[in-house]
Amino acid sequence: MINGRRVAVVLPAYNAAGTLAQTIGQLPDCVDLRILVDDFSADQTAALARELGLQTYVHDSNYGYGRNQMTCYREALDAGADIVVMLHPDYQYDPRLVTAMASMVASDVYDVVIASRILGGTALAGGMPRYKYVANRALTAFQNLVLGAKLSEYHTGYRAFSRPVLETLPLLENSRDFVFDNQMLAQCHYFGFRIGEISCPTRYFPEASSISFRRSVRYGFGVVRTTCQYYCQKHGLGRFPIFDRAGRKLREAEPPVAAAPQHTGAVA
Ligand SMILES: Nc1nc2c(ncn2[C@@H]2O[C@H](COP(=O)(O)OP(=O)(O)O)[C@@H](O)[C@H]2O)c(=O)[nH]1
Ligand SMILES: [Mg+2]
Repeated sequence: MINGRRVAVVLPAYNAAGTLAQTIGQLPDCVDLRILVDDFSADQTAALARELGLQTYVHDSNYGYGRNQMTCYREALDAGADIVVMLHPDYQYDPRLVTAMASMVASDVYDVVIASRILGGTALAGGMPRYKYVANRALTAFQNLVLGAKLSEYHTGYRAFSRPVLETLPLLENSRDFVFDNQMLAQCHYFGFRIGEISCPTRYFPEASSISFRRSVRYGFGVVRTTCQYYCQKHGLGRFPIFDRAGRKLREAEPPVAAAPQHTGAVA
């Protein structure tokens, strides 16, 4: 609890058994709700999550990273969260920064806070592959130019959102894949939410990074497409569901492509 706001941490997980305990072990005391959604992992992620006392939900198929986040945010809202922090369970980001991020939202100064690996200047030293670093910088420059924003990066997997953000964005219109993250930040900017940043060290080791070069390239093209859609929507050259205020939101309906997640016993 911070400033009377209930804080949830959501963990979109896929084969995270090797790093989950370490990640959870460093969560600060201000966290009221710990929610993990397992996207049909092949390892013991879900069993371990229950053992660690997390509210655990399991998808009945591998629906993808974006779809996983949809479930995460919906469960957090249903559980009464006021502030939701998304943290990868792969121990890539420092869980101890949850307090700082959630506080920036709880203060009512920001609606969204991202933990930037670029701001601290240690991304490469932390092991980020050079091609990812260069792509990150180039895509960020392009996106800042088009959106008229000044973020240090759009690609971090460590973010905090206020409840109204999650209730307002038409998140069910987003991709089920990794570009979900980028669409979400573009939406936050489009709908006028205030985005703040803090710096965050990053760790790259085999278990913390599984995305192949090919998937990274696909993600990059997805970012360019999202940015072009933003431009067209903003200048009346096209209309896209992800930027439609009346688009499908988390709490209105289930995403049509996926069956409802199998709730395999949320641990109270
Ligand atoms: N739901 C889901 N999550 C995935 C999948 N593949 C990777 N992830 C998760 O997405 C996050 C980012 O992937 P990761 O390999 O760490 O990417 P990187 O750190 O940017 O190289 C991690 O938390 C993974 O657990 C998948 O197929 N489905
Ligand atoms: Mg990672």
